[in-house]
This record gives sequence, structure tokens and C-alpha cells, in this order.
Amino acid sequence: MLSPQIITKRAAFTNGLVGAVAMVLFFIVAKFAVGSGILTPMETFTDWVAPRLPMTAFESSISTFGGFAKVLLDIGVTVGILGLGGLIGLAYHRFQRGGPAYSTTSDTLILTSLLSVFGLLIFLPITGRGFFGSSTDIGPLWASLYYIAGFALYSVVLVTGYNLSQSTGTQYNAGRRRLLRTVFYGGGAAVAVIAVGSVFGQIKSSATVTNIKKKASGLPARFTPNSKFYKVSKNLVDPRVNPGSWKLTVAGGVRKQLSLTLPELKSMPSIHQDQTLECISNPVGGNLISNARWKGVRLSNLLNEAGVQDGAVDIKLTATDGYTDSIPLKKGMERNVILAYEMNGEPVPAEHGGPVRLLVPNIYGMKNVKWITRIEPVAQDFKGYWETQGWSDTAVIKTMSQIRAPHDGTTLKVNEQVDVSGIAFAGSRRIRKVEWSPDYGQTWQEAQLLEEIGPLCWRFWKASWTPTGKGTASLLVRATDGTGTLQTASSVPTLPDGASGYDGVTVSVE
Ligand SMILES: Nc1nc2c(c(=O)[nH]1)N[C@H]1C(S)=C(S)[C@@H](COP(=O)(O)O)O[C@H]1N2
Ligand SMILES: [Mo]
Repeated sequence: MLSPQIITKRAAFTNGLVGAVAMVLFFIVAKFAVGSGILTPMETFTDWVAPRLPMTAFESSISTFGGFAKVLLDIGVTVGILGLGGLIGLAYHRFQRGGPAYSTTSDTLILTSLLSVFGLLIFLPITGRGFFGSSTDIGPLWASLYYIAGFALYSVVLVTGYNLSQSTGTQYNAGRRRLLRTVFYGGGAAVAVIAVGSVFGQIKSSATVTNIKKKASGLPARFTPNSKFYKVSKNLVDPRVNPGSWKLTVAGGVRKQLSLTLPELKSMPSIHQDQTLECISNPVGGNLISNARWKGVRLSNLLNEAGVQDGAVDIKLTATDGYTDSIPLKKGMERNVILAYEMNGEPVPAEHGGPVRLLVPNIYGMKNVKWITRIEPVAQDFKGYWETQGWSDTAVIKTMSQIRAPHDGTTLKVNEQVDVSGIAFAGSRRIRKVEWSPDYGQTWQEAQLLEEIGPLCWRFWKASWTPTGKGTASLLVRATDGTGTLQTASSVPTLPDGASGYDGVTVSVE
């Protein structure tokens, strides 16, 4: 009955691989087309596996490579899925004993069902998204449809492609088959090229990581334009949340659950707040710090309206991209913790967490949750996305200062006066004093502080220097915060609770 081994193993593997490429593309393209809180299975897997990797391996995730390790992980997972797709092709080949499928329809249905059972009843619950994706942002119905559609596409390509790769048959059949094969793969390739193109366009426009080391020469703008504001996120591709369907839920340990649309949030009393954000993975002298004027609603207003139940200690925060974090309840009740919907007079841009993000002064950027959708008082200390990877849970901003001019490596002229200037920041503790040293810390001079931009903002400083001797000189800077505490000289890396040590530049004098 069966003509044995008329389809090669290689063809079977290739068909599985091609099917997996189509499926992966579908997952990514559908995510963009819908434009909201869909997490691809690849992201779901990396988010689940990343906290389980050895911490040192993952530390590089945002500090050393500026997100590159995360990108590598995403790519690795995708390659793994493609390989798995090929292996399933081989298994199918074995199951058919190398012969063609009798019924492509029933084979496709069976394969789709098997994969869907795995996806919806094993993969999603294990990765913490619930049976059928019941705890995803899009809910079980859409999550199930999304997965089933991807698996169906894979199965169609695998089974149909498999049957088309037969090498025997009548002359007529062989010619027809070749034509079909060409149309099938050619059409698939065209779709794939268009899809990849559009996805890369999207990725480029939503590139999520700022170059850490690049340091501008001279003082930055007092308020960083939105387009220049530093960007950090865990995502290879950031979510695009539709402001029209966005909702904020206040639930968990509250007496009355709240659900607010964007217009409802905007109709509440709001405040303007000038606030600097800094990433906990900003190295000494690094670029992951920016300042903006924000507008939003006090978190305490919402918590008071919902009525926090006794026994709550933390506020758990959840975002569209599956990111979670927490702040102590006490912190959340402070008047300057706000849900911001405006940044420098514009709606908060998508890459900075629009339509709504949280702002938590005096705490590193990680707790300033973007694309926030859920706020829940909880009775135990909740550890969020970065905390489970070893980063600080309190994440209080350390006092920092930087020299922004002269630029490192500049050549200066002896006996000619130059401006020395830079920034200093100590969260809500403010800056009391900045000192700089022309001789690598042997002597210190007080710098002039420029007018304070705001009590939660970075502070600019400047000084003049006339180098008197030729050779190289190393300049250092250090700040004292509003409590009178001098910035620590001890140099530590960003992991686990933020970098410390003095920033400096080396110049040559001729
Ligand atoms: N939902 C979500 N919020 C997030 C993140 C994220 O990956 N997902 N990254 C955090 C980190 S580590 C930082 S430093 C800030 C950066 O905010 P920005 O990109 O607007 O500068 O967002 C924080 N909020
Ligand atoms: Mo961060």
C-alpha cells in the first residue's frame, strides 16, 4: 500500500523547520497587528527562564551589554523553537514511515490538537500564565485562539509541504507537484520576507535600550526631550498599548475593586511633577539617567478610594508586558508617587510606558513600572521581575555625580581657563554640595551649583579650571546629599543595588 521512504528525512525536517518559521513569524506579526498586551510564546518562555538562569550570567542582561544578553536569549529561544519544529517534522516522517499522508486534513487537525494541548495545558500553566492563558493580559479566549492559530499554521505547512515533497509519481503528477511546490514555498517565502521586513521596522523603531557608555560633552538639557530620554526594558519588542482599550485595575487587598479607563483617570485631580529617572544598571559615568516634567494622578488617591485592607505590606504592580514589581505600601502612599499620563507636555510615549506609567521618586527606574495595568495591595513581600534575578528589592537611589565637560581624552592648553561641569543626583534627598578634584582626589574644590530644577531632579554644577602644569590630569567629582552624607568613594558594580564610586575624566595638558 504505502510506497516506503519516498520522502527523505531531510525534506521532512525542512518542512518542520519551514512550518516553525511561519509559526514564529505569525506569533510576532499578530502581536504587532493587535498592538496590545500579547506576549509571544518566545517572550513567555524567556520571561520564565531568565530568573532561573545563574545570576551572574544574567547580570549582563542590562548592565554590561545594554540588553544584549536578553536579545541573545530571545534569539536562542527562537532558534530552539525552529529546531524543535524540524524535529517534529522528523517524528512525523517516522510516523508516516516515509510515505505520504493519506489525509492532509485529518493529519493537520491531529497535529494542531496535540500541539494546542501542549501549549494551552502544559506550556502556559508551567510558565505561570495559567491554563489556556487564563492569567495573561488578553485572557483565556484570545490566548487560546492565538496559540491554536500559530500551531495550525505550523501543522498546515508541515503536513502539506511534506506531501508535496514526494519524489515519485506519474510524469504528469511530478510536473504538477513541482509547480505546486514552487507556488507553496515561493508564496510562503514572499509572505515571510514582507513579515520580517515589517517586524524589523517595528523593532528598530521600538529599540528598547540606550547606549550606556556614550557620554555627551557638556551639560544636558535640563529637561530631556522625550526622544532623547534613556530607554530600558526587558523586552526585545515593547508593547504598544491602545489608549482606547487600556484599563487600570486596583484589586487584591482592597475593600472595593476599581477599574478605570484613561479618560476616567484623567478626570481625577492631577499634579505636575519634575522628576529624574535613573536605571539601577547605570554604571558610574553612565548615560541611563534623564529628567522630565510629568503629569499624573497620585497613587494614594486611588488606594484611598479602593480602601486598602489591613495586613497589606506591599503593592504589587503588573504591566502589559508581563513585568511585575512592588513597592512597600508605605512608599505607595507618599504624595509624590504618581500614575503619569503626560511626559514633557505630551502623552507618555509608548516606549516610556504610555499610556500610563508609575513614578516612584527616590527609587531606581525599575520600580517606575511602564504600561501599568494592575495595582494590588498584598500581605507579603512581593519580588518582581528584576528582584527574582538578584537585583535590590528596596532599590533606593545612591548619591551620584558626573563630569560632563571637559570630555574624557580632550587635550587642553596650559594656563588657559576651561569650564568643568556636570550633573549630580540623589533622588529625593537632593544635592547639598558638589566638589571636584583636578588631581585625582588629592585636593577638592567646591563647585558652583546651578539653580535647582526641582526637589526630585538632577542638579547641574560648574567650575572653572586653569591647568598650570603639562602632562595628563585626572579630574574627579563627588556630591553630598541633602542629609549631609558624602557620596561613597567605594567602587561597586551595578548588581545588586546600583553602582557607586567617583566619576572622572582624564585629559592631557599641552
Ligand atoms: N513594564 C515595564 N516597566 C519597566 C521596565 C520593563 O521592562 N517593563 N523596565 C524598568 C527599568 S529597569 C527602567 S530603568 C525604567 C526605564 O524607563 P524609561 O525607558 O522610560 O527610561 O523602566 C522600568 N519599568
Ligand atoms: Mo532599570
